[in-house]
Amino acid sequence: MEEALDLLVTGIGRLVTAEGTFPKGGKGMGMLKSIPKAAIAARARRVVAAGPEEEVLAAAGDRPVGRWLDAAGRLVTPGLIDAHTHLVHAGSREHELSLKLQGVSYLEILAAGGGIQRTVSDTRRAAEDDLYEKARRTLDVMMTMGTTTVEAKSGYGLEWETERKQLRVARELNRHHPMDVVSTFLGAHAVPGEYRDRPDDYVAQVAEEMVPAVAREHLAEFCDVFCEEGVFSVRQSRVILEAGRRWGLRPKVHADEMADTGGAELAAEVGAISADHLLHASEDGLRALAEGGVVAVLLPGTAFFLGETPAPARKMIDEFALPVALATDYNPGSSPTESLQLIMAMAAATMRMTPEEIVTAVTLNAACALGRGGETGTLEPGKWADFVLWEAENPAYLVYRFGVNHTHAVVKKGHVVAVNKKVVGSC
Ligand code: IZC
Ligand code: ZN
Repeated sequence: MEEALDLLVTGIGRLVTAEGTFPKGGKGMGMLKSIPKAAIAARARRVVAAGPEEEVLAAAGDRPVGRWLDAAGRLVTPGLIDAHTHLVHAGSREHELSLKLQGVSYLEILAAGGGIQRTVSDTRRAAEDDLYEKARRTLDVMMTMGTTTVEAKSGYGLEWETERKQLRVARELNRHHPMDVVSTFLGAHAVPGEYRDRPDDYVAQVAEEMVPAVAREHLAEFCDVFCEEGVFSVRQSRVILEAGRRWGLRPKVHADEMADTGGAELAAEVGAISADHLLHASEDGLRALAEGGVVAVLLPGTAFFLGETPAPARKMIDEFALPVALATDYNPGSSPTESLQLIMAMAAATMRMTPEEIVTAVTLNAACALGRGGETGTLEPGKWADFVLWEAENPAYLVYRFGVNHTHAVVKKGHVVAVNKKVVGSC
């Protein structure tokens, strides 16, 4: 007899998904498969069939079914993928709000020893268990809001023991929480106070000592740098990203957020998988990203929170045919939100992206920004059975009706992990 299905979902009002395993750029971002009266069958954590209900039922034949769900006409999309977060950290920074309201900028707060440096001292002091518990709760919140894969950066240690502590927490969460947690080493997030007068010594330490240690202990897949005016220069960033590449850590770059420093060009030069922020990237920079096949990860929540003009998404998509992804940038300083749904609404309202482009940006393109395009990001046979049943009939509704959580149920690797905005099962 044929093998049993673990999960069969029928009665899907509309199944909406991008297709394929590579990032979609330009017009391709708006081309989704949209199937009315659909179903999904899953076995061994992966999609067996996803499409018109009669086809899926025919493929299922008379196989036994472990769990059969009726979607009751709801919209289903792939699980959301949050490709840029600073997940593991201690504390919060609401005290910076009054400084901000007085007109002190994010970089001025950082230069005065606050901002990232504040979270660094909180995180250095925190017990590993406490960091784990705080991040675990954050993952639960994200999951109830439809996220099924998340990236997690280090960068609140700025010395080896704490960087390692953060990365170990992310690794343990990946093992024990239903969410997939993809780790990025961000030792170059700020110059630690101890190295204030000799930043190049810190750059050398990151490149020559921390990067090899991260690789030896298999603590991360990617290496990122906060390449920004007054933080790390293009020259310093290049040293670290090239060291990362030599040790098998694919580059990512915080690029051209507050000023055009040539971060986008650097991302293309070092073969980065993504360049993130890009509010001030030059036309040459955008062209270099397009030619290099680099995914542009846009973070409109950060632009909103810092009062910046958001990245020129329309220009990136229409003129440069770039593949755009969207992420929360969840962090205690510039984007304290877990909600990719809010980011999706902001992408439409502040960057004029269409609902279809937005779906691609938080699923397939985000998966590709994490090297997971072959595993998740679309609902196609062989990919993980990661999807969301929405209290909505179409993607436009999700994007238009902002500030609330539209999920009905979240499925991760074939298991129902959240229902009615609450985590279910053992996690
Ligand atoms: O804690 O401020 N932008 N790094 C670069 C951040 C934001 C995180 C933070
Ligand atoms: Zn960031």
